[in-house]
Amino acid sequence: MRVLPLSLAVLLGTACGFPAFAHAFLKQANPAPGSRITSPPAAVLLTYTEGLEVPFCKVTVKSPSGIAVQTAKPQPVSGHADELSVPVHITAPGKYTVIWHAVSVDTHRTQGHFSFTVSP
Ligand SMILES: [Cu+2]
Repeated sequence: MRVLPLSLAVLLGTACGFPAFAHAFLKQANPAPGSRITSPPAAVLLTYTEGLEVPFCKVTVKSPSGIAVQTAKPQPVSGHADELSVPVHITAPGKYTVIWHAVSVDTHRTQGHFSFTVSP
């Protein structure tokens, strides 16, 4: 009789431990990871596998010399709870790195980074 509540607790405890559906992983981005683009973007758009708590997400876009070029915090994208947009000011060619920290609607945190190259 004491085994039942314990196994129930274990079940409940692991219910959100499976990352496949419960965490926000980067699904796609624009500019795309690893891409080479000819004109600088006005913003970086990130699409995730899960809805986001955008006010708690953080994105840094670094220039080839390591200077942050994002001009504001991540912005929600209307009608797309799984997306955020970060305005950037890019004036020079080179390789830019996007470092993201996401908080999904279930409050779980994920992070990652990728690069794209501006090459007119
Ligand atoms: Cu989760």
